[in-house]
Amino acid sequence: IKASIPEPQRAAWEKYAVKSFEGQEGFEREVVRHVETTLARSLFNCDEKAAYAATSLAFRDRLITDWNKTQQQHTYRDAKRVYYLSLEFLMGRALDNAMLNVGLKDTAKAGLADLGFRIEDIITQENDAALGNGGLGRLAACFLDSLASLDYPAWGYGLRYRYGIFKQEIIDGYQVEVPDYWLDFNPWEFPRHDVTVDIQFYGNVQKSADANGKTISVWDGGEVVQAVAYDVPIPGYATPTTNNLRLWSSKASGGEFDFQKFNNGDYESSVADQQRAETISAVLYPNDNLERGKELRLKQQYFWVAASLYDIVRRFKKSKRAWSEFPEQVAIQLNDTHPTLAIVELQRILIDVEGLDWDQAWAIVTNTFGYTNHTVLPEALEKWPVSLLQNLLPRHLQIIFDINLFFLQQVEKKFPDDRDMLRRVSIVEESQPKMIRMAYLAIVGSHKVNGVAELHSDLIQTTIFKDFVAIYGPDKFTNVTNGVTPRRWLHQANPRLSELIASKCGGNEFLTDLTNLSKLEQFVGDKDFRKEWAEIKYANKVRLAKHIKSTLGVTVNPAALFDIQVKRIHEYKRQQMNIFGVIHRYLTLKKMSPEERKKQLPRVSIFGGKAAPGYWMAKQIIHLINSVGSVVNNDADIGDLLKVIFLEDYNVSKAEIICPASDISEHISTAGTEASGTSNMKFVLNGGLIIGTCDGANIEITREVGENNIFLFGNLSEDVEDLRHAHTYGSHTIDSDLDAVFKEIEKGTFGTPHDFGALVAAVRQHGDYYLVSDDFHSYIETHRLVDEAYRNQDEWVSKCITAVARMGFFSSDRCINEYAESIWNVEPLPIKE
Ligand code: Z2T
Repeated sequence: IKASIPEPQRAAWEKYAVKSFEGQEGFEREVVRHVETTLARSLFNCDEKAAYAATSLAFRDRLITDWNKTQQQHTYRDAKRVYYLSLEFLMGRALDNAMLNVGLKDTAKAGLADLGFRIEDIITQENDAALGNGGLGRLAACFLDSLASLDYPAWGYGLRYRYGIFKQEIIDGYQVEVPDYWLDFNPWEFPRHDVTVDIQFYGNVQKSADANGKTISVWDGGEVVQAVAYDVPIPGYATPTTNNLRLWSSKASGGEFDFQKFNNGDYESSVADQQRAETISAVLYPNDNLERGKELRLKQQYFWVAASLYDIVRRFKKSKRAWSEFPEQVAIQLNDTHPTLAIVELQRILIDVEGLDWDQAWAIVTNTFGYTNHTVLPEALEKWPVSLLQNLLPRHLQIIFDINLFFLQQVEKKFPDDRDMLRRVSIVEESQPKMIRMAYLAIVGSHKVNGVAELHSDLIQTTIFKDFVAIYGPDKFTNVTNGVTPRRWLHQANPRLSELIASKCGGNEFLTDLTNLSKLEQFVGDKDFRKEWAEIKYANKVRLAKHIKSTLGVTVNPAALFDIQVKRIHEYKRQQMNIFGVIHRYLTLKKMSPEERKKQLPRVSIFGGKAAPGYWMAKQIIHLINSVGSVVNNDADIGDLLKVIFLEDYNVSKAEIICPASDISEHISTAGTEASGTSNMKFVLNGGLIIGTCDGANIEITREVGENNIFLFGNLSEDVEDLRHAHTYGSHTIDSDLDAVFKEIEKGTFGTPHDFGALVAAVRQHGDYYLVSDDFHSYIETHRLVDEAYRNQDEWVSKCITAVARMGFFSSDRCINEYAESIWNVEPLPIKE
């Protein structure tokens, strides 16, 4: 590496090198300096927004020093890097995380107090970076945190959406979407106007001959859009390692407008070109577990993938290594099929641009990529019409056809005369219109394919990808059970619990090795410890109750059992079953005498989550929840015994308040539909129990915490197919309690019955695809057991402590170490001072 500063001047650079602040005094000095100079505010005119800005800038400066050092060392030491390609990074807020990771939150708290601010008021000024939908995007964010905390050289690559996931308002009980313009002030990103890539779309492919007479394909014409890099530092916890998240923003290539057009008086069309280019990175598609096949989405995918690969290849080429060493320097993980075009793009670069022959290139490609599948739901599996690809990416379509041809020849050899096998596994679906199956392309182009929990990984190998296991053998497929970062989801969200745990587990080591939590188990019998534990839970419930009061105006009793379901609204996640269960509880209470009612356990049923804007049924569910709430919450017979709350605009920063406040949380998807789930882990880690089906990671949570410390119910995944079949072809009788709930809805108790007709009909008339009726009885029965268990507070708290003590497995650190060892073949590279 050649440094740009010649020897004689180096001493001066070293002498004036930036030293980051250390103590409280240094911090305050930096805050005041930023207020006065960077923000150009007069000293005594500093509001909370300005104090947030200045505090962030002070911490940002601190991160930059470590960030530069990390990137220099990773480059200089030439280590293998991991590239995590994800269309979604649901990061949440950065300031609190940065303060905790560099170990200076207490310093900042004291410093801000000295300047007249409460740190909580400053932290909450920040907009969430909400560049994701749900679990998939949050998983990517937890992974970045673990990669940095474990000192792995790694970059994330994504899109810099101008609008993240919409903000949700509830008006008259219905969801209304409001745009999330989050970039008005974002101190955490660094525009790299010098790091740009021109991305080509449309055009034509011509065959021609190179100097040696070899036929080559030339892709030309079409339109070009420029990708501009924006970098976000990702600090590790208690380590100088600071990795990079590079987000691409689109703009018109060649500057603001096309001056040719502009000067010819074609002002409008030159502005239109600019806007079309900027549209690519304008907005996150707001669907969770659904693909709608829109051209702009495909453009986003190619734009991001092509810019990222250009960047990765450019970096590799600086090392002057042979191409065959590419997979030893580069591991690329595909977060679902969204970046699958990266496989095709790398093959294109290697054969069309770098002149490698097909087989040599393909070996490099397949050894570089790993593919993570996140769902088995058919409506979420990506397929693109051949005609769309032909138009947008003609050369890529040719390469896909060739990949498919060679793949099918290989299959043919292994399974001669099995025409149906060839039809089933072909990357090109011979439908009308023809479609490219992206998951199949991702499998064929990767060396490892993984699911995200044991059941899910088994399911993909025995159902949707069964043929590929037969073709490649079982070793190509593996499981890596999801995890969550204990820094954000325990230490940051629940500081008091984290402190209590530290006092019993010999300090903060559990934050970097979560298996240390097991030391808690020896204190389960300690009465004082249990009391402190229960007090912290209560305080967290008070905090949530205050939030509910201030946002919804509803008073809830923090001594009641808090029952929480927060996640994207989806029929497979069965929020409808939850609200039907709440109605059943309401009817049961109404039937009781006042004396009997007095003996009942008060409960607060809390919901939260966004519905995709085009998902009509999910919006009906939200409406029903709110309608039930307005009846139940105002019923004098019921009082505190039951409250129904729908929290507006569930997001990462709200989850940090919600997760620590649950007594019980709901993870009740139809068995076999939720690939993993990760909020289940967050809730248990924060000392709440869960009620759940035998689905996704619930099964492994049960294995770890023990059957006595979880409430499982419902049909098993292996029975789902037969039950569905019976609904359609046999006689379908509805559970009698559920039927009573439906009749009450139809009486108009919760408003115009017609409004909820579709929710009832889905169960009664349309085959109850999600098995709500089949599971209803055991669901209600299990909730009765929850009430019963909660009455014995001593036992309840013991269960909670035991469960937390056994949650070590679900750290995203464990998960990242598994990826590193079994998929990426990379090792940590701690930064030297
Ligand atoms: C998503 O959040 C998930 C899967 C998807 O499949 C898409 C999205 Cl946006 C295409 C979720 C799963 O539903 C959830 O079970 C899992 O825990 C999470 O991904 C992370 O793996």
